Amino acid sequence: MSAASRAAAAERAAGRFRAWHGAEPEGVWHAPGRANLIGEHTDYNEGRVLPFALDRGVVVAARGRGDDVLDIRSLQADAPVTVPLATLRAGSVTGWAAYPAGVAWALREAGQAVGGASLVIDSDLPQGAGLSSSAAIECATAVALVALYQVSVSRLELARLARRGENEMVGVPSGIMDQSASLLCEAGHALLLDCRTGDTAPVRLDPAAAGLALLLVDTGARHALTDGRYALRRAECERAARALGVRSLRDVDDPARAAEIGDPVLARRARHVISEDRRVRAAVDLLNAGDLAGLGPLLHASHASLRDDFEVSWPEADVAAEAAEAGGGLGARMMGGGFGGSVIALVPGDAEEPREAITAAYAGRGWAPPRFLPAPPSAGAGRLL
Ligand code: GAF
Repeated sequence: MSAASRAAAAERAAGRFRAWHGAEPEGVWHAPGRANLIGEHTDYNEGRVLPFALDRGVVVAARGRGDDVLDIRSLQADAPVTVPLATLRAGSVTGWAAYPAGVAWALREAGQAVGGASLVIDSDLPQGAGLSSSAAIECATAVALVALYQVSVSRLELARLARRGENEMVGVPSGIMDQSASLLCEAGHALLLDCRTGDTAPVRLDPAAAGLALLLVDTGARHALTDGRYALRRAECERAARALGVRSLRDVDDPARAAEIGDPVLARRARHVISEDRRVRAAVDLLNAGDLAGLGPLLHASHASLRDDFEVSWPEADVAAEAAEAGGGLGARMMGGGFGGSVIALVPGDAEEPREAITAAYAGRGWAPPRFLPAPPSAGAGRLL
């Protein structure tokens, strides 16, 4: 999002706030969605991830209230939701409002003196497209609440609290990647995050300088982390780690060791996670050496591993990834939790041939055309007004 369109988004949310509440918001904050270059389903296995922030996200216009109530409204929802903070319990709010309410709950559970607020939320992220629209709502709420109540919490801790809200209020056992990307990314960089230690490092990511582009393909197939399949994968990984006698799959370096697991399904799950963590490290080495094009084969291998070993890909993603590469892309893979959402492709400059190849492949199957989104690595959450 350009500075001008971000200012317009902030003004739009502030205008709605004025119209609904008859008062000025104290501020407007934003938090971006994310793409993930590589490192899928490694975060909850205490491995590494390499996401970057998108130029799209969530904007929150907010004002503190003295009555200890959260009044949450969204330009994308019909009705406001009112939540007395004193009655908040894990799981007590359902639906879209559980994401912002979960953040307030987690902050208070951590002993932070956060009180009531009126929140007006706007988003330009498609939902269910695997671009972390939920984490963007959480993180925009988080930066707004800590600013309103002048609470001092590091960005890493804020990511942990936002994730806790999602885990316990929404009931999705997601990892820490999405919230970390939204809060910690820098423009022009991916974020290397070690999900065990919390160590982070910005990694320069400038596709245009290499004559390349990162293209997101919203496949149109929708996913929901709440449908149980994500939780099942997570449980399988925990069982695989137990079978290998380690705390988490992060502790295994050689993908061949997965063969020690008797259960063939668990062995495949482990092989994906162990090999994917290696691919993240290889990708960082390539980027640090200035070899962005070298990432192509890693993206290709990641997709094959997610499709065949982790079994979270979906037909539209397989077709888009294959067509992107057939159309001259250097490598492409499904992104996010799986079973729907988006594909990320590393493509030559204008992306025209891969786009045409994907569109033609979809048309040939009678599928609705996919939506293409540019993905310039952008800045993390912050204050707009
Ligand atoms: C979803 C989750 F929210 C992340 O924590 C991560 O596990 C991802 O799926 C898969 O890499 O986005």
